[in-house]
Amino acid sequence: MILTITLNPSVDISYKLDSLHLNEVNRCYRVIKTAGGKGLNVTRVIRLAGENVCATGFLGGTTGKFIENVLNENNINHQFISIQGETRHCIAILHNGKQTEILEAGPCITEEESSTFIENYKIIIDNFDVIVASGSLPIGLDSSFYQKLINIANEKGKKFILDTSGEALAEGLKANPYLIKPNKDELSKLLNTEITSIQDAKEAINHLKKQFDIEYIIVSLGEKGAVGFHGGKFYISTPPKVRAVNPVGSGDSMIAGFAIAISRNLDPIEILKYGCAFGTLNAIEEKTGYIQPKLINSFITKTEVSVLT
Ligand code: TA6
Repeated sequence: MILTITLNPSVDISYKLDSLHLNEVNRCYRVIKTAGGKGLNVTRVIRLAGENVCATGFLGGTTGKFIENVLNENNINHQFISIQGETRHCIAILHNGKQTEILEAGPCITEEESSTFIENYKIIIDNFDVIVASGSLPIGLDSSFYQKLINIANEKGKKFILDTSGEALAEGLKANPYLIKPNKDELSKLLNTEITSIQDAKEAINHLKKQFDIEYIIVSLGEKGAVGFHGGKFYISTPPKVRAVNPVGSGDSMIAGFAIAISRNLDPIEILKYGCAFGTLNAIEEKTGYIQPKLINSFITKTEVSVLT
């Protein structure tokens, strides 16, 4: 069973415009509202693939209630901690073939709410074998919060997948999560180096390997696939050729693929295949964090993973 953690969830609002005119009134007739935030995108994709999953994190206010209702309507188990603050909105404006995102910072989590989460996490974690934490940290949680969660998971022999960026990633690495999947921009910022090629990705992974003991390090290269490291070997994952419609949420779907394969105890090649295939399944959809279940098997079959010499 998989537990997903979304500490800063969001009601994602996607506005589709033919074109965006700044400093003018732009009327929009195509609006999609979803229970978002990276962890909830991961959750939705895991559920779509037919796997059991439970979502946790913080929810508050009317936006928090909206998310709770959406999870209930989609039969997704959840155990969120209620907070005084209001869960945020994140806006994605699709215009002129581009995507402009406005991400609210979100509510401030109190010391008491943070402690309540940790206490609840320590209890429920025993029911799961794979833990997935995705997305930014809300105001009020220090940058080592994921580190705390990973240490608790490691002490209990649970596999912890961490997908975040910036200081939260830098601090989380210190607890040696089971799998990380930064994209090349996130890793470039973390290591203060340019990552444009497969060789650059390999060197960046080597740098991380020297400092941390992480089972799977994967660097996603967007439509080019991903470079992965596991068990002393480098791999290149290549997805089937598709017409990408909306890449937003593909990283979240990739994480969902990894979590499902790890939860099923598949071998490393299959784990890397699932991640790459799921990321590509999302990219062909207009909706963020969505895949078509009936395409899963064919995309996995068409995804290639080979050892990089
Ligand atoms: O990648 C898209 C997305 O997951 C949106 O759903 C939106 O909620 C945003 O990212 C949240 O990102 P953050 O890093 O703030 O958790």
